[in-house]
Amino acid sequence: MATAPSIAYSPPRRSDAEMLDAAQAFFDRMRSRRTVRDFSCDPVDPELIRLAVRTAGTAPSGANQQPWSFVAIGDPETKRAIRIAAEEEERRFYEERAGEEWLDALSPLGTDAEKPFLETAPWLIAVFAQRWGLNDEGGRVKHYYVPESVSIAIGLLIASLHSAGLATLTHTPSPMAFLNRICGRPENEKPLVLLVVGHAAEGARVPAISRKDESEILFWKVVE
Ligand code: IYR
Repeated sequence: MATAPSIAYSPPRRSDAEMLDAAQAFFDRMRSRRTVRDFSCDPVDPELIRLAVRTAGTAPSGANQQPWSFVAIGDPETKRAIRIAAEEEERRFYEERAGEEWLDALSPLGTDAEKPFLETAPWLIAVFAQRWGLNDEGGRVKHYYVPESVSIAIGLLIASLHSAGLATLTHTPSPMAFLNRICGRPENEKPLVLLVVGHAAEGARVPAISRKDESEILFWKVVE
């Protein structure tokens, strides 16, 4: 193997019992997460947003190119502009583009084209994937495994916010090109997700849906 510069990495080794406790505690925390659509307008400390984005930025990425940008939107005017643009796309989606099969799949969620949470929630985080990078001369630099890398980062973003006690909604109005215009991001960046962040409203309700059982998602190949 070619010799790239390296540094020592020696994370403390834990006992099996400690590891199981840590994994169980993390699972218990994460399984309590629910996607929320009913947000309180209570403010949220921007430090929590900063830490969550820094956490997202620890994700592994193709060739360590870290092909992500995050725009944290807290001002009412920008939130309003996003709501207006998103609802316009969503109306087209629900009335024309989705089709019967997709609408059937969505019916347990009870969603529609109205997106008041885009204004109610204190923060929106627009996540952009850098489809290509730019070198010092402005030339294109190829990026690898971009959707995979940014999706992992989004998972960490959601885990951080949830572990802090905040509610999130992974919102994906499609197409989302309006986010480039409103957030002032360049054309090499493709919006992947608009994460809505805040506290759940008092009395908030979530769909009565469940997660798949372990037996449906985990398949072992081990020595019998
Ligand atoms: N973007 C639309 C529709 C939507 C699509 C899927 I797939 C969902 O899991 C949820 C909603 C909306 O936000 O209403």
